[in-house]
Amino acid sequence: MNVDAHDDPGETAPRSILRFERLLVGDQWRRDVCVEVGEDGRIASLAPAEIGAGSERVAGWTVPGVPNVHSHAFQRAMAGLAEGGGGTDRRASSFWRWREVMYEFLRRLSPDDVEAVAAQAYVEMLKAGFTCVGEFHYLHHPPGGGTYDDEAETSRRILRAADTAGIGLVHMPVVYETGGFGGEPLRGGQLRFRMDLEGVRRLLEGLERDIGRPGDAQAGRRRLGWAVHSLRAVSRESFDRIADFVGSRESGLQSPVHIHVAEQEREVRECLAARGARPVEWLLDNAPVDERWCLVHATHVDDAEVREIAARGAVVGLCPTTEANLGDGLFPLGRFVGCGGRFGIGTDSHVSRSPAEELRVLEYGQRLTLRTRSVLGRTADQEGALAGAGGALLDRAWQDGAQALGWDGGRAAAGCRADFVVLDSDHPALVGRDGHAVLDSWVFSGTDNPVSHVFVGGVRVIEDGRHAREEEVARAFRESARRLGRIRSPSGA
Ligand code: NGQ
Ligand code: ZN
Repeated sequence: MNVDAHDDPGETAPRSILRFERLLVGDQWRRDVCVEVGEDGRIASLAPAEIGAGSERVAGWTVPGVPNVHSHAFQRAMAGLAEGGGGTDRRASSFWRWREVMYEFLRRLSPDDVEAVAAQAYVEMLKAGFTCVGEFHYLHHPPGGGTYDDEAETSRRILRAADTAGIGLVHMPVVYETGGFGGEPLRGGQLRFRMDLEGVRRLLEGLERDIGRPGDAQAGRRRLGWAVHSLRAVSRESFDRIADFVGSRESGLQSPVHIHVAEQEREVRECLAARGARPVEWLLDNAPVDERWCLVHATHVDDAEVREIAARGAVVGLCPTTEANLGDGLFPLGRFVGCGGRFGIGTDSHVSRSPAEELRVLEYGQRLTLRTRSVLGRTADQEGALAGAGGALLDRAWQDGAQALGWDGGRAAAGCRADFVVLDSDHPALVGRDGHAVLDSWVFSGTDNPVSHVFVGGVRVIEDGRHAREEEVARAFRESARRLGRIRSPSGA
């Protein structure tokens, strides 16, 4: 299977011309730049303003769209539903209790709900500046674990939600076979997740037809990828087969491979007991981890693991607001980046849908523990748009996030996708700013959203802060959320 069939950089004639007042190119703000967008939604060329003399100029500070590397879209409707309990009883408010609430929530979630909730999450992401999303999709079956008439029912709902929103999508069906390192059978809510390697291959083959043909203007907006839920969700034998498959680069497999790993300390202890190694250590020893891989969370890593992830060129998918919400712990970002490590950001459980908020929480976690200020900003040499902490964080989220999704984006350059976010230069957060202060102020000036326009593949999907279908999407979401919000939390969670 070649999931990269659509990646022939555009020989086609420009479909449209976008003219930007200011565009971030590399680490410089350039004035009055025209972007020629091909039929395939990619940047055909960056040209001087004369080329687009007749076209309307988009005012503001334009930057690349941010890739969201990790999403479970359905969890958007349960944000805030698992905050009960707590206090001194650590078990009552643990990650594992949160997971029980999530399983309970899944008992009522229908395919219509999946689509409605995902569309709402995707519209919100676009409005905040994400232009593509990696959907780590493990909700394959109806409650109780049967099979839908169409095996790919829930996947198709995700594709439709992404179409409704107009967001770029990397859909990654997930392998999920066991309920723990001991090979425990799936139970309760987990019955909806059952999927083996062959099942994922079948799903991907079926979906390949749906994601569009080369030349189809939408084709480049959808891609497919692979995921394994976690080391605890597959047996050793299954994992070896998956690793062999991925390692064989069968049919030129270049798609991303994502896995949750080392998020909770309990998982580290269980992995040590079951496999004689820490989770990331075990993964690196037993899988051909390379630039195609995204290690989601990787919270609990020692120095050797940090160095080795960086050396392999894999991306760590950090989900700062979810990791904070779930009390996971802090990834050693400074050490990792010091070794040349790459990271993208994801919104995971969707307690936030904003790139600025994810990056702010990420940076603040580091500052609070290290008792320092910018961990990434190049404070010694304050030049260029990326020289401050906000720009340095965004730069990684753009470039490494694009790598993690196999997405030709994160840069304003010929051949890349024409995914752009325009920041309103008159917004109170940004007015009077210039140079690196623009990006620093986007990330560090609070929660007001200065995003005015968003383009995906050259198509304007957010205009003056609004999405053309946001009311219709919100209406469907409200219907689902009203019903789903009445779940009874398992006591204490
Ligand atoms: C998930 N979420 O698959 O949605 C997981 C929880 C698990 C996060 N880890 C379930 N944030 O890890 O088993
Ligand atoms: Zn996740």
